[in-house]
Amino acid sequence: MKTNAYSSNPDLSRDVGLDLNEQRLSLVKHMMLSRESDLRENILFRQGRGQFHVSSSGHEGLVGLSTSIMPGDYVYAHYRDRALMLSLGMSLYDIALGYFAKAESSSGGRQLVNHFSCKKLNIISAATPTALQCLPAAGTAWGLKKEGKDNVVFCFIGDASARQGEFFEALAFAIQESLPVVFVVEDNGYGISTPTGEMTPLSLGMLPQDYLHEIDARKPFQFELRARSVVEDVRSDRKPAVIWAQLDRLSPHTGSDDHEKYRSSEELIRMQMRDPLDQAQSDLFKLDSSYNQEFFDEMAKWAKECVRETYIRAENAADPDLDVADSNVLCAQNENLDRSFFKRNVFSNDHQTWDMAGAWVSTLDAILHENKKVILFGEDIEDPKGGVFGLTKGLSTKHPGRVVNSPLAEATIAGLASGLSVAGFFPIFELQFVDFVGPALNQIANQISTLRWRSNGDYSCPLVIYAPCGSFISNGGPWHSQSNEALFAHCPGLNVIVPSRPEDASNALYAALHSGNPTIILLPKRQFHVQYDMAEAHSGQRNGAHIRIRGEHVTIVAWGNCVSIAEDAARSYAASGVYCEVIDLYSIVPCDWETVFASVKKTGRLVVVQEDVKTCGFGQAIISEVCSRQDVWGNMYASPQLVSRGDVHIGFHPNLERQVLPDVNKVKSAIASTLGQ
Ligand SMILES: Cc1ncc(C[n+]2csc(CCOP(=O)(O)OP(=O)(O)O)c2C)c(N)n1
Repeated sequence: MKTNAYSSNPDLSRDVGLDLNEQRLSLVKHMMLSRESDLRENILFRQGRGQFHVSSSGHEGLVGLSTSIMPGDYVYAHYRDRALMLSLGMSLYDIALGYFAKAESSSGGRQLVNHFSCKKLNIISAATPTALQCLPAAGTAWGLKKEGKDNVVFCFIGDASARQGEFFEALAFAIQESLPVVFVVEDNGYGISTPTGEMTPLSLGMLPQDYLHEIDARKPFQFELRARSVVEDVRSDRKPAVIWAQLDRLSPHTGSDDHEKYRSSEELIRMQMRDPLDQAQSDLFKLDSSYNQEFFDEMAKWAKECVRETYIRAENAADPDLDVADSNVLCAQNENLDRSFFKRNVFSNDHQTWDMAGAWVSTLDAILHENKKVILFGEDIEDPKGGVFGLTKGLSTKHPGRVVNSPLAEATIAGLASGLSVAGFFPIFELQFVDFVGPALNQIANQISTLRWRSNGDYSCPLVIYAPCGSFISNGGPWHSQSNEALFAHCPGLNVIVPSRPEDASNALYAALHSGNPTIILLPKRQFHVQYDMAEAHSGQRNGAHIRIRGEHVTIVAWGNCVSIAEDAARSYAASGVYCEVIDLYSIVPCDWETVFASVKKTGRLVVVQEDVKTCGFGQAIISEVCSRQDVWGNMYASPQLVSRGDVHIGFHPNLERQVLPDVNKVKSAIASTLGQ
């Protein structure tokens, strides 16, 4: 009996230095441990001792890929990849901790079961929205290519999920740039209860043959051989591949599903007959007859006991403390960040005045000089155009290969940013107008803003996405006029900055680089060519709100375009002896609440001016915060006023635009209302 061949502690790392048959036995071992885990997890779920069960049964043949995945490679896993994770060296105990959502699990109890993450193995924390991992995987592969490394990125995805647009965008970019990424589509024929046979990209003939490899993963050793040769080509030729892995989901979709409602008994029996675990055992027996039924019966007993003991240990581990629920949303101030970006004073030459567009280009230029890991990417940003607003003018010429035109695909822009950041780059990516953020929102809201929190701080993606925003340019119409800061403020895990002046736009970039957080910078395009005298500019880096005009009677809070409207209203009122204090918020998240509270405590009156949609806009958030602070509310003489766009879109005709946006008269009326006039 070759007991020693498998009886090593399953919590030890990846099996190495094995001969071919031992290696195959190792694959069977991990398949068996995974299968036993499924059996136990399902029972625990039925007993109410586990919260959920997502089975890997039938997907175990993918362990064959473990012999092709090398140190330094990256893995974006699917939730059915438990056997592969074990084979790569993730411990069964870590997986069991994840099952019980324990404090010491990779996500600290934040993620659903089998959302694998392991920093030391470069397994990037998985998220639940299907196909979300594809564009980040392409981004990480782009980073590997830029660094000239010979590593590969592996991106696993279900067959139903391969109909998501982001899968196609990721594949298109990987082909365009010849990236070392392998997309492994796990085709079990179903998306929950929907048969996928006639709707996958494969059956529709939408996958380019040059990159496509259909391999049966029900035969694990044959799969291992064929997949190895595909990966070797990807590694040497630096080009992508799609491995279309045929397999079966031997179980219902999850513990909450009953597949007998939509699968015939014949189909269920047919699947059992081609179980990859049975196939691997019989193939091993054919190679070496000592791996007989008795051997595998003993091995199964061993696996059962390992799983039993490990899951009991994990069940008894500590639960997450209540007070850590909101940790790791954003990077802590004292985290050990790379401070190698230093602030150059881009305003120190002989210019008398600067505008925001000029300040932005100069700051980007300085940053590109300072740190070679900075990459700019966006639609039309290369010279000779240098961006539709000229925000990158001259930079692709000065920094070849680092200022790059993107395809017209906003999800690609945001998704690649996340993956590049994970690979150690600092992306500063442009959305041409914030109005077109829709396709990128999946990546921003689900991937970028959650990565740090959901991996409990193991992973993060510091980056900048900037976009021209706002109205007041006349004839912008509904899709060149939006501001949308509230959309981003609603995604925990993002910093959001809306500068109103050239020096603040410049500071915002440095603040983002130093923050360690993904940062959205919205640049009010109305301000791009307004000239400011830099002699009056704030010196040094400031992250808090700025008091633009000091006053004692009414506090006006504004940001971006609305700051100058607030200033004009304040100046106009000053003539009648009413002095307004104008606060330029500058940073929406984090918000400098103390400056706002202190001012309202002093004046007792508050007007907030915003151009975003009224309902759930940030202006309402400010009024809510102010009113809920007893010490501030207790000092107020009048109800706070919000001057805002209504819940309406912005029309193309200037009349329609003017009608719905804040202006000086509307702000003056609001001031009058707080004064009881
Ligand atoms: C964007 C998104 N839509 C819907 C869901 C709900 N959902 C979870 S898994 C799943 C089916 C996925 O099927 P497939 O990609 O084939 O993977 P499989 O579960 O079969 O391995 C669905 C619809 C989700 N998680 N994300």
